[in-house]
Amino acid sequence: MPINAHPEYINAEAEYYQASAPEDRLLALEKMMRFLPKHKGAETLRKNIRTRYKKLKQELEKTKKKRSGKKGIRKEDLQAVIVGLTNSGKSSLLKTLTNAQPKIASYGFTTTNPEIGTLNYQGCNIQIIDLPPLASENFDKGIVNNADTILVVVEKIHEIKPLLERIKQNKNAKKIIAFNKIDLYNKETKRKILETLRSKRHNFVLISCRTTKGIEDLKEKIFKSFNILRIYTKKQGKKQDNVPVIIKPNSTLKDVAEKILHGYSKTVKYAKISGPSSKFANQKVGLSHIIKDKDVVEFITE
Ligand SMILES: Nc1nc2c(ncn2[C@@H]2O[C@H](COP(=O)(O)OP(=O)(O)O)[C@@H](O)[C@H]2O)c(=O)[nH]1
Ligand SMILES: [Mg+2]
Repeated sequence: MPINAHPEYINAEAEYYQASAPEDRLLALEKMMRFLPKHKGAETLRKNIRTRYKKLKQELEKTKKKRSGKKGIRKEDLQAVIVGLTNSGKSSLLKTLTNAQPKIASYGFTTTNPEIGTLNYQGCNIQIIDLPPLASENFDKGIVNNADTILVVVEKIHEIKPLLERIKQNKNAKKIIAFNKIDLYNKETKRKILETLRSKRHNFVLISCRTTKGIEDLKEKIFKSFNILRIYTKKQGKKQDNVPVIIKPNSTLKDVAEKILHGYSKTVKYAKISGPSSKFANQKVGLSHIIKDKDVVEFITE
């Protein structure tokens, strides 16, 4: 301990030794650096703390990468990311939409790591990710930049513009404004909110995680945002699979076969197809056949 240490420094040091999470230790180290005495006598300590800080930060980044790698999903899969200010109801939304059990609190910054849940909608598994607040240092820009769909959770109109500004790098993502806590407003206020959102041409839904109002609409909007087709496969003489193969519009049966298993299409002689793209049930078609949403296909191999 250096002579004449600032009381804030002493507090920060205590925090450092008491912290169990590496994220908290890093924050404490940051504080220690800020309040460290500037005089020459503290130079060795300064160096020491800076080294500890750098090392911990590197370690954290490594585990973060590993973590997102482990939870990483095949790129064909469907993923929506939740962003919004602290307390807007992101964790509540994740819980309402999925099987996840995130921490929910009426004070800020409860979420420090991405929380992940799965929304099963019409046979499709959609991964929903709740990120730490935009302002916090745990916020992962990479996830937002790669997301197909971003759910922007707000509880006030004026929150929308700055949030959209912060996620604007991701030009390809569909953005859905989930205007939450609508249960708190009377009819007249709700009408005004609706009008404003409409006039700004936002893609939006008014929701309440508390009463679940609007949640079904939101699920549908999320699903539609992906612009995907669901193809149900069927084995000979058996019923169709419940979980569809997810594929882009204008794909062929060859694409479907390859999506099931790389190289599989080579073993397929022909296919029997039923549903929207077929002229009649069990129509015999080749691999170049272009599929439509909700087709049922049976691949016939040698
Ligand atoms: N009245 C009302 N409160 C909500 C609603 N959704 C969330 N909350 C409350 O808002 C607070 C913050 O919620 P939380 O999900 O932790 O927000 P986060 O910080 O964005 O993750 C909690 O007290 C929730 O109970 C809602 O639809 N209506
Ligand atoms: Mg939260």
